[in-house]
Amino acid sequence: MKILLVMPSVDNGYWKKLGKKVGPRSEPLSLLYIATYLNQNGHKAEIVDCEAEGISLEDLEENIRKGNYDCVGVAMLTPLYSQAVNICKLVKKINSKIKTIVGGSHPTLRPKGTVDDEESIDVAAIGEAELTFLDLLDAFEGKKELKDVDGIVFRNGKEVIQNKERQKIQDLDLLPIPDRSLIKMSLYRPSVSYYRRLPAYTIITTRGCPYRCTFCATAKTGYRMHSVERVVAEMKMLVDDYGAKEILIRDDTFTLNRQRTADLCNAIIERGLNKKISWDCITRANLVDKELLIKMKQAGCWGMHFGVEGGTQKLIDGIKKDTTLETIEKAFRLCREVGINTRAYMMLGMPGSTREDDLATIEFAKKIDPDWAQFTICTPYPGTQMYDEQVKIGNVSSDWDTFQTWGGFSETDLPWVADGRTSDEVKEMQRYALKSFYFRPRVIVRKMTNIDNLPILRKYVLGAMALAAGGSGRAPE
Ligand code: B12
Ligand code: SF4
Repeated sequence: MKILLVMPSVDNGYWKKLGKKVGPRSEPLSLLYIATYLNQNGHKAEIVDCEAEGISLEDLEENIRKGNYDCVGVAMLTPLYSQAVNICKLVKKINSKIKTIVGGSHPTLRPKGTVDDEESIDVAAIGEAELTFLDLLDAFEGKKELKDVDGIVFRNGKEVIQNKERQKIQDLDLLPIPDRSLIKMSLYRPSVSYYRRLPAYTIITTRGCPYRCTFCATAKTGYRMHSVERVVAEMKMLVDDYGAKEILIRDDTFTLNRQRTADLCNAIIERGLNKKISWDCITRANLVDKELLIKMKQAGCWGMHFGVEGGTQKLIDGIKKDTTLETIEKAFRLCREVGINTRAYMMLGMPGSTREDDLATIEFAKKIDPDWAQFTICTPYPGTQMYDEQVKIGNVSSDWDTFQTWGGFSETDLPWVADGRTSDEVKEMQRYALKSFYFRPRVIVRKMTNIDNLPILRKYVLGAMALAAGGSGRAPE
């Protein structure tokens, strides 16, 4: 069958303005995994990335009219909800026989509601969808019944039916390496502060996370790994075929399996890949030690990102981060000793937090002294424990487009605020946090001494402009 997979454009708030210049244009790995698998199994899947390619709904309409597709799949993260729905409506307007399938975090965490709410959606895929999509195509071709396709919600006349859950793929290596020739690789680059050298491309080496953080859409989803051999092959392909100088490993908890991390580092060193690329990764503070960090550095790791979230033990216990401030401080200290750059992900406006708690979070970020700190606004995404708890209290919006963690730079109210806080105050707090962290003399001097080429200077200027554009720089009253 002929399939079009679409990544909608992020067309709201911060992303529409400065985010376009400084924000990421990341390869749509989700769609690449699915398309590659379908193509390997005899179908013809194509990808359109509206965001990266700058494709409007009108352009897309022309594309779909010409393409003669049997079905269109649309990626749906929560803040992309309206954009994804608009695309499904467009498809049905062009030809009601074309099947529309949505997948990604939003339908995964809110499967039945997603199809119930919008009649232009025929099917929602729950969770990882390579096998599901292939089965679905069999059903569309009449080879099996929709009710026998695990992991979907589908419309059957007036009824919306949720099928049995699909078992997660245990051996991730069954999935082929995503075929990057399906997208225009030259369009992609990370956010300005996320790379040192371009081209910098993204890979995923594991899926899932066993931890239980209450705000997280991937909490308690198990953990599966691509083999070391397979990861090294993908890295080599990015170097050989696309000239990658940097690789962003975007697993949720890259170092969860210590032995496998060390094995991967050894394999990278043995193949000499560490001389061609540098890479960064995301993990938890309790999952690193000095010996491992030294090995990672030898293998080319230049950056480690940690979810710190809050700056008081009360805050991080409240979201079940299952770590301590001491462990976090130690992880940042060790990285500094070993010479690996660090990034701290901090959240403002958590449940039960006060203005003073947020100020403590900002101070803690300064204390652990990462090279980069990201301050986002705590947002209860559907399907998370936090969402369920806050919905009971009753103050969560269902305007999904506003579910962006960069709400401080948008014109709309936040979809949710903690008891006793206001949208304006939390938004101002985000702008204050960024300025207060970055516009410190020691940070400016450190960044300036790191500038060794013009593109780096350019990206720092863009980043500083993005920061300067928002707010007074004073802590909200
Ligand atoms: C890399 C990444 C990004 C990148 C690229 C995102 C992208 N557009 O591809 C960047 C940095 C741009 C990004 C931005 C944001 N992200 Co992000 N991101 C991730 C991350 C770390 C990995 C995603 C990935 O590539 N996974 C690998 C692929 C293979 O897995 P997958 O994406 O889950 O896809 C599978 C299934 O979901 C499904 N599927 C996915 N899409 C589709 C589409 C169809 C049609 C079908 C049938 C199936 C399907 O099948 C896929 C293959 O099995 C995830 C965390 C995670 N572990 O998934 C967060 C995550 C997806 N991001 C999240 C969020 C909140 C955001 C932001 C909204 C943050 C913000 N700024 O406010 C923005 C949204 C902007 C945007 N355009 O997407 C949340 C989503 C929560 C939600 N309810 O939507 C996640 C889950 C993080 C988390 N743990 O909470 N993100
Ligand atoms: S925030 Fe990180 S550690 Fe916590 S559940 Fe999500 S991915 Fe796992």
